[in-house]
Amino acid sequence: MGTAIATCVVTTAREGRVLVVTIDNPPVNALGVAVRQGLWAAIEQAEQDASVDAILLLGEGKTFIAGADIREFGKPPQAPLLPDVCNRIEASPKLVIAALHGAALGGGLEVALAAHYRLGLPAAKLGLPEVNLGLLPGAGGTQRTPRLIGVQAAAELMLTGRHMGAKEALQVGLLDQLDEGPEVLTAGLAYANALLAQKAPVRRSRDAGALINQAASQAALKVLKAETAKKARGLFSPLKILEAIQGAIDLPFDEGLKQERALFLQCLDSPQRAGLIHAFFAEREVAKVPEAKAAAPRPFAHIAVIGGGTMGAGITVAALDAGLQVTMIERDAESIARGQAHIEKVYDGLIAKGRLTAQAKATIMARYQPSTSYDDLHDVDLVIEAVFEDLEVKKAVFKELDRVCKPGAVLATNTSYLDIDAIAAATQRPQDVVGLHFFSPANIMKLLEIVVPSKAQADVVATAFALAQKMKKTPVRAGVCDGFIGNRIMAVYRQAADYLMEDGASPYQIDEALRTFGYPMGLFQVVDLAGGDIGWAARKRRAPTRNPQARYVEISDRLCERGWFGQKTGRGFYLYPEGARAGLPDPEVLAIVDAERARKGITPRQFSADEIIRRYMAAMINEGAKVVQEGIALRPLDVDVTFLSGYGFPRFRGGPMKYADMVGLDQVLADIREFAQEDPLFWKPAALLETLVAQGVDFDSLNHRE
Ligand code: 3H9
Repeated sequence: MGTAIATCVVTTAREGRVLVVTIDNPPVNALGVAVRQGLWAAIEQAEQDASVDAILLLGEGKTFIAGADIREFGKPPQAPLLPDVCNRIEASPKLVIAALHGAALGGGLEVALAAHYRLGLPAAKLGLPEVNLGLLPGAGGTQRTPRLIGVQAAAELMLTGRHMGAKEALQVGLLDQLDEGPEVLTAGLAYANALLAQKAPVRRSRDAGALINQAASQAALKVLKAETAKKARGLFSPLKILEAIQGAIDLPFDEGLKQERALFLQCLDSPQRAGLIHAFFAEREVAKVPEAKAAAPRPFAHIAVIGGGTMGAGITVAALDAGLQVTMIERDAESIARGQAHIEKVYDGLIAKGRLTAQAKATIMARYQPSTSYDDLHDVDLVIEAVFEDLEVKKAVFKELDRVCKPGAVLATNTSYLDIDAIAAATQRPQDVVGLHFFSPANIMKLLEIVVPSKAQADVVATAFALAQKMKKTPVRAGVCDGFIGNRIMAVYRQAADYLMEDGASPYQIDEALRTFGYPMGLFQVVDLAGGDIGWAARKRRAPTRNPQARYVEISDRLCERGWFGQKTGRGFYLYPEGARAGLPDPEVLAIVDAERARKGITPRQFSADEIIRRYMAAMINEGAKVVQEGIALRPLDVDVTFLSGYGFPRFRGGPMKYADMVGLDQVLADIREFAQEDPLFWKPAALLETLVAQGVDFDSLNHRE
């Protein structure tokens, strides 16, 4: 290669008549200000050099460019701005070719779309995922993409944020050429030289003709607008994306770009952007825990699952899907057959939907062994116990595991409430015991609480995090307490909802307020879905230790006493007539609520949706603060991720602790103090919340301590 000049993150090198411009900004070549400056300088260099006829853009490492540097959002913008860089690339009189070998996402794809020709290797992934961050493609993506591939395909890419593979991108016209590789530089140079040899013209996406049929484009957009208005559920940026595409149809290119910029800035300023970007980084931070940094995981290839109920079967499917070998243990032939049937039902469902072949199922099931004998576990690397939620039953299982498992095997329990220190103490090897709290259905739900008992060794915790990664779960580290992070906090906001109900709000009004806030389902709908008997059992278990001074609402117990456990029994808080999944309000439930109020001498009062949310969130945030204060959660962001990935918390609000920061902690504390006038025991402010307010800092300040 010829002489090289470099800014640190963008290097240029001459290769014959081609100037190779390499972006090298690990980990993902994000388009921070230095990269933008480097690209600008490289284009300038090529234009000033008469011996350069073509410019080849490529990325070092695993990606082409993963997009704008998300860490820069919210800070003052620095020139050159990305839209200007893209325009500069597109305007170049020299042929510009982008060669994509990995992710070309967001601003990364927009850079590629500004090039005159695009080559992809098989592993290239193209996408405009800005919507997931509350944004829209703001560097020409909303204008160039529809001109290249039409309104329908462009909007689908922008509204779903999905990654498109190289083959499909070639088919739809985002790529011009596919090369088997494996070397992106070699492939890119070959393509650039071939284009030069053919005297291929400079060809600008701004001039591409996929919008030529105005009437068809308008009609497609009209349908998309109607569909999106129905589906967007309070989200801001999908509607803005469509507005920008409307501009692509109606306006000259440069005007469309101006409008795109204005809409992008509106999105950038929205609290939804702040919430979604917090969620993006928080989901990556959760895996950074002291134990995973300090110790290497133990190897695990063969695991065992104890229990073939819904949870055990779901965990087994998750493990099989992750490529692991799984032995499932049940107590007798009938139970193990039922366990296997649960597993097969999942795969047969996928076959019925055309998402799996019978052959693929057979290959997966070849890694599954059923057994009724613990002696078959002498060789397994890791065991996950998922039997009945009872301390004595679980202790007995762990005694058996201690007897049969090889030294160094990791012994995990899937308990959702119980004291894991007590479970560990049932063995001679408490250092090998950890909690792995999956959420149902375990093969689908992302959240995995990794519960660390006091004696667990660092490498056991590191193994749990490695398992989560292998299973593509979102792991959150939690300490031992009743309910860990998620269920402990949920028990408290559930109480707040019960108080609201007894004091005057109907369950339907509460659910409606929660859906408007952004939850896919209201709390009482979720109770009906999960089964009211689950919470009932927990309440009965806690009854002996309940503070007799504490307020206790018995409405749910009245429902459970009637056998109204929710969807599975046809009625709970809602009525589920034959076959219906969405419940109907039930006048008899309202009568029970009224009777309970009367029994306690409560005169019902009106609650606005705003007050319902203020109380619900204040309870959640206050308990979240206590969980952080006690070290049950490492940081506020761990609470956020727990609720985002396991409890349906609206992602665009960033999680309960981020939401609290956005509302203002002083406001949240003022609410709690106001509510405490009615019930000082329940509404006792967390000391941490009081301290942060006194210091004038937010929860996020605790996320960045090393
Ligand atoms: C945009 O482009 C706007 C434009 O339209 C308009 C502008 C005017 N910036 O996910 P990983 C970090 S919006 C900064 O674990 P993987 C990430 O935090 C952007 N940092 O790896 C992590 O850091 P750490 C549109 C970023 O292999 C590390 O890189 N683009 C960015 O599983 C590794 O990430 C997107 O939304 C970024 N853009 O997945 C794409 N991206 O190691 C976002 C990543 O300190 N990115 N980091 O924890 C992704 O989807 C995935 O990161 C990717 C790699 C698929 C690329």
